[in-house]
Amino acid sequence: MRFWCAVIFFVVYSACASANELATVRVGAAVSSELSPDVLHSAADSGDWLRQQPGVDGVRMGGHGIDPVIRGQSQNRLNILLDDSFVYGGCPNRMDPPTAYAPLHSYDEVEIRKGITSLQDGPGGSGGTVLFRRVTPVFLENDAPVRGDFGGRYGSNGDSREAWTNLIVGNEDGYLRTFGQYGKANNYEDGDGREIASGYEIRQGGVILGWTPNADSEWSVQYEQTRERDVQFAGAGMDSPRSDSTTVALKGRHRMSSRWTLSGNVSWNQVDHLMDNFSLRPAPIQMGSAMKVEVPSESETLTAKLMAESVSGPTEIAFGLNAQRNRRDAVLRNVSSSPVLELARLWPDVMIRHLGGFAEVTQHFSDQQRLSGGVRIDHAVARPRDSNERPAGPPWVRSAAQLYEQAYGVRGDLEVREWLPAAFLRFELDQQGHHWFASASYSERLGDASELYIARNAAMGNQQWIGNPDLAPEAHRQLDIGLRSQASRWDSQLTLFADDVEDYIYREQVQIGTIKRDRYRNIRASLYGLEWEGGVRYASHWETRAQALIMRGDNRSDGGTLAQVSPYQGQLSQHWRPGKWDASITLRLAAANDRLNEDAGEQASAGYTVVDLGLMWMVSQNAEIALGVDNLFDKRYVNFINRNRAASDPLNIGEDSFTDTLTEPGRNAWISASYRF
Ligand SMILES: [Cu+2]
Repeated sequence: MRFWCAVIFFVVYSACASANELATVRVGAAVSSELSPDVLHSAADSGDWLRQQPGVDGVRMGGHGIDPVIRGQSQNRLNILLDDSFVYGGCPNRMDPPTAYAPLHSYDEVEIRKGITSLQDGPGGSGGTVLFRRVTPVFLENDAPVRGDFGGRYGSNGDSREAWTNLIVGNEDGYLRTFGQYGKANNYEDGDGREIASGYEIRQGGVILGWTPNADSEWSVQYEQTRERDVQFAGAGMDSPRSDSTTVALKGRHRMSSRWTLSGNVSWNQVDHLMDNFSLRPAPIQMGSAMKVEVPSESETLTAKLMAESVSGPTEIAFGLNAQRNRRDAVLRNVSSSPVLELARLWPDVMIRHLGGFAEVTQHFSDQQRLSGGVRIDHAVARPRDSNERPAGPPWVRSAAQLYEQAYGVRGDLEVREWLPAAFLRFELDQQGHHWFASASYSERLGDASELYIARNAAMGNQQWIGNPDLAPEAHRQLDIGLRSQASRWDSQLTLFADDVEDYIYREQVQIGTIKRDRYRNIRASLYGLEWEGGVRYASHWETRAQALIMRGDNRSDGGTLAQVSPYQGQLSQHWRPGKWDASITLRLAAANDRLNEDAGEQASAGYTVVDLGLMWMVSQNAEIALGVDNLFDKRYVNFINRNRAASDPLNIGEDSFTDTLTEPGRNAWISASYRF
């Protein structure tokens, strides 16, 4: 629920500002926020939770797998790290963004950086970086050897339920940490009482073994997995009966001297994803018979980092190396025929590798002034290893290489090799309760497996989807200017941002004879807008808060708008906080939007105001209970950027059928509780 997050955000934010000013300053105040995800709220997954934070939006395709968007940028324009590991989903259709594999309650903190405020975590990340973190537990001599927490949540709409637990056993020498999370939901009903195919079942768990031989060293080895079953997507043409992720990681940190610290990590992730159009919905009928298709796919990612940091008086230095290697493979198969026929190598064993280095410095000129800057360079190599393999299908089926030639005239060597430079400079100034900042950055991003190499064959009347191996890397030039003010009775944060993009990788749709083709090309684009958040406190227990996001994204080569740009939106909330209670009413608002990107099939959306109620009770130091009602008046509304293909919803038949954008859930009464020990 947005309201609780706003409350917790404020509490955490105030706590950070007073107790841990250094950490807040280091991450750059107004464009970054560190949040504790250990809160009671109503969210289906980590993407849904992120979407409730100020300035973050998300694309809904069903009940699970909400795909985050920051400042109009999503997918590979965001760097999302799960406890230092990159996890690239297995689904070419984005059913499993990285956040689908992030068990929210197992993390100690989440840092959201908008735009570029650091280059330490990898190339790209023009839209932002989200770091889900587990912090090394500290056990002092007299601490109890066991600690942990558990909790649960129930939501009335779709009977969604969730339970989680964390357990840490340790002493001064080391620790063993285990975590588990279970979530299940049936289809939800929207504000018109229509059932939306959106059910899911998720099991997540892991174990971390840590060794802390002295105050200067920490080592850990960890294993975690996610098992998703029967995840339904009203906004897609298929559902996912199975989606599994496994990660193993090794991490270390050692203080070499009073000045230098060395840290590093290496991790390996594997995702196995399966989607089809028949096991969780009736298969479509074509020419009198059922046309059953499935797409088994996999993604393997290796992440490695080695970094040295030094603090010496007013100067902080960090430099290091990152490596990242991702391999993805996906096949489209017709399972109605006997024998089973391959229709396309969607990802023809695509390998993408980045190897790079960075150096950053922060100079404190005084307590009030700081200048920070950094540079980074990556060498990227991408290759479709099975591009010449023609699937064993009907005569109209082509190999990936033949499709690239058909669509773009590209032939011969399909390997892409690029150098990707990046740099940023940032100035911060504190003046009597006002924190000013200005930053400029340059970054480049290589196309991802789909943008460069996806190869979907199609027969007459169907849709081809073909990646472009000839795409130039996307180059972002960004400016951020902001002011954060803090007084005893009020606070405010305003950020203006602008991103001028050379060679923006743009997906478009063209009609070639009887076939529709989705393809990619580079265009000139710009994204710009403002974010604001503020509040006033009065009469000892009362607080009014508000936030707004106003932005646009323009296609400057052809005119018009980019896809997935959020409409003007905001929030207004009234809180009452006597002692251990916290009661609130929140209005979520969005303006109507008719700036449409037709290539993405966008449809105009109406403006809306949705009312949420919440009540939290801190029973004791360790226990909390919260309950609330989301969408109190059961309003039917859509988030503009939700998937527009609601017509493919298998439940969307008969008199009530609809062809508009996927609708959000109707009224949902929820209750949750947690206990820490
Ligand atoms: Cu999928």
